[in-house]
Amino acid sequence: MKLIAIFAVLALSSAASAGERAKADVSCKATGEKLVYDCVIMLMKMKSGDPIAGAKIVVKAAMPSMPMAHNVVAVNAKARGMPGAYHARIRIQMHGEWALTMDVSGPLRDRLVKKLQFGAMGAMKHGGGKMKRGGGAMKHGMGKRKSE
Ligand SMILES: [Cu+2]
Repeated sequence: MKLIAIFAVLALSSAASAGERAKADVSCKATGEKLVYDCVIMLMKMKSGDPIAGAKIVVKAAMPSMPMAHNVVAVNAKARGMPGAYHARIRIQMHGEWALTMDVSGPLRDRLVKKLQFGAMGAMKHGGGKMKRGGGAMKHGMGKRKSE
């Protein structure tokens, strides 16, 4: 009990001393290439919403529902267009829900996580999920693949 209380206090004070926080709007568009998306990240100050220019953002994609199942290489987002706008090309490994972890450094440091749904239908499930159309091309890992 005591330990927990102390930890909570420490966590609180370290967040307070970390200074300004960031937030981001992320939108990703399919490219012509399968499973490759162009993502635009609008990086802003949490409180004021002012754009944050000159930041370095490392973007790492993972599937929350399948920890360790995918190993996607982190990419650097590049400043492009208006201040606070960054561009990253993400290559995912299957459709479904992915979380983009953005490690921000430069004018401020923060780590932001955004969950995004990739793919035409929002209905694709991991593991055992039934799929309505088109057979089991989306199954994970060790799955046997029937060759035809
Ligand atoms: Cu997956």
